[in-house]
Amino acid sequence: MEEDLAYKIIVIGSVSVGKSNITSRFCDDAFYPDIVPTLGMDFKYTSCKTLDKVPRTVRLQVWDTSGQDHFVTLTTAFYRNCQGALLCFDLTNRTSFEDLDTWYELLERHCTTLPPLLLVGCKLDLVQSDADDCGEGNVLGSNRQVSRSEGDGWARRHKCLCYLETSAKENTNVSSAFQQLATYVSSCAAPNSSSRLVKTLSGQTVSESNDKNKSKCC
Ligand SMILES: Nc1nc2c(ncn2[C@@H]2O[C@H](COP(=O)(O)OP(=O)(O)O)[C@@H](O)[C@H]2O)c(=O)[nH]1
Ligand SMILES: [Mg+2]
Repeated sequence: MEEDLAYKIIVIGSVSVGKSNITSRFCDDAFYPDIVPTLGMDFKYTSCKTLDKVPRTVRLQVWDTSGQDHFVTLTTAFYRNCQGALLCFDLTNRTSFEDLDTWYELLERHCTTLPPLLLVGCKLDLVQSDADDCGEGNVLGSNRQVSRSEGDGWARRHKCLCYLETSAKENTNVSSAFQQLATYVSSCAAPNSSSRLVKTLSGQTVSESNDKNKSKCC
């Protein structure tokens, strides 16, 4: 029975930026060219190896938004006790980058303590072929609407662990994003501060956790 300790990681960002696909790429090694079947899925369990010199295997509970990507629709249960967040935008969609400030405000509002954040620019495969990009990512090409230095700058200003550009389609940097976050989260949170799933009377599964050591993460 899946009721053991796991680190709760949430994946947030505006609609269609690629959240469900980086989640499914990481958890199931699958890519969905159309709509990801999120029906009824709130979170998935997976395990990953940390990037420590002596890698540890940690268990993650990865929460995707189940299609509720509009700012107001995510409930407090989604954010509650999260221990790390992947904040995503689409490299080919400037608005999704501008939306990051609102997602950040929502995190501040809903999380007692701001969790460790990793900024993810999604759909790298769509911008890599830009002729004028030279592979550096600092020139806006026909598809690229956010430069690498803008992503880096946002991540620095908001004290993210780092900024990574990923492609769920080509499986670029996806594991790395989750592993970097998991390595940090698991190195600063005591084991008993992990989310624990409990069954409510209605049979719904929700997470609860001991907040005692959470502030160490931030
Ligand atoms: N080319 C490309 N398309 C992607 C990538 N990730 C997602 N997409 C596409 O973008 C659309 C939205 O993706 P989805 O993961 O459902 O976004 P979400 O709404 O943020 O969960 C879908 O058509 C995906 O196939 C990627 O890495 N590369
Ligand atoms: Mg989705």
